[in-house]
Amino acid sequence: MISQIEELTQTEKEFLPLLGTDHIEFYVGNAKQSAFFYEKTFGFEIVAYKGPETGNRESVSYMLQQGKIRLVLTASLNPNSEIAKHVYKHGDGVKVLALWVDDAADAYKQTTSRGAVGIMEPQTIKDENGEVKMASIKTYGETIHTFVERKNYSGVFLPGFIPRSSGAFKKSVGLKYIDHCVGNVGLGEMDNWVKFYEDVMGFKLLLTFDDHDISTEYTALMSKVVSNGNGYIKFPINEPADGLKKSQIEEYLDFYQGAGVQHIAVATDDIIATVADLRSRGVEFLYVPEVYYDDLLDRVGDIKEDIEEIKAMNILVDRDEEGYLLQIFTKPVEDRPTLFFEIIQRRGAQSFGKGNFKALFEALEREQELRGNL
Ligand code: TYF
Ligand code: FE
Repeated sequence: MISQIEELTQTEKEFLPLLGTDHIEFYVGNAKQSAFFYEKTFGFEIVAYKGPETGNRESVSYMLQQGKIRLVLTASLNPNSEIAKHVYKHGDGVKVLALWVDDAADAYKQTTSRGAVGIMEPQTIKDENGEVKMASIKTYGETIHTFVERKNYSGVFLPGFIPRSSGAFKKSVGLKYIDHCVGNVGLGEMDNWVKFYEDVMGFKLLLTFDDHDISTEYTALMSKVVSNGNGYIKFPINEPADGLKKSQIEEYLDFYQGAGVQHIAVATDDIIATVADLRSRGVEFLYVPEVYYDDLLDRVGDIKEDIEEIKAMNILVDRDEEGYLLQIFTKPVEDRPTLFFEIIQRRGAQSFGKGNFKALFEALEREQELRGNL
């Protein structure tokens, strides 16, 4: 029997409980080559596939895994498909931030009844390994959230996918889970999207960075971080702010032709080893000048890592009330200066590296300058 108090907490329960990030799907021009790239350079392993050989004549998808992270790389086989149009307009980029739920139909009902725009009504897909329920809603730009309910499924990924290996996978670089995914939105749109995550998804505003927190001599941006109830999902949202030169956010919006995912932060528990491995595989990172390390100990105090190794790997460190974090940013991984990755190791700190913003944004500005965008 449910007591009155339990009943109350049940009605006050989150209306959109999220179990974590299910996967991130990219639309790309050539999924086969992208899969090779993410396996060889980033240490993901190709584990599942769908395409013409599995009866899928419109598109091909590779699913790659590392730790709890699943990436899906999808390319079109048809020049008139939504996938082809997406790639034509945006270049390769993130289409789907998929969220793992217990009840996809309810997630769709709860969010659309609060104003979310539906993209795909709840549907059930089946194969011999069981069934998966999925539904999608729109978020910023042409990006969508897909709710994935997989409690009655035991297959390798989703119905329609078959197990597949490249036969050449060597080893992971130690990436464990998605820490956060950041969106860039147009001027004046940040607060609307924060409100969307609050009202429609039940997220809470965690942090606000205004243009004074995030500015260099030349450029500025604003950022607000929203998070779901259990804190597993964190979505910072950036918008450009006035500066003397074009900000990295404006450059992104120009090249991506609108709002979209700017960076995906992936967690490791040994950032020095992970970054050393990524560097040896050819991953390019933003360069922060050596002077950054001159006052590092004064800024962050004692840390477990060897400062010389941190410096050799060009890793950034920041401290907050709860601990510290180590982070580093790749250069864009697409032809256009759009999507990049962040590698992050948290040692207590739950923040985002505010103390590194200036050095980081100056590094980004130097890259922008090389592209003639300032
Ligand atoms: O996710 C964050 O907030 C940090 C810092 O354009 C950051 O990784 C913020 C904005 C940006 C690049 C990095
Ligand atoms: Fe980040």
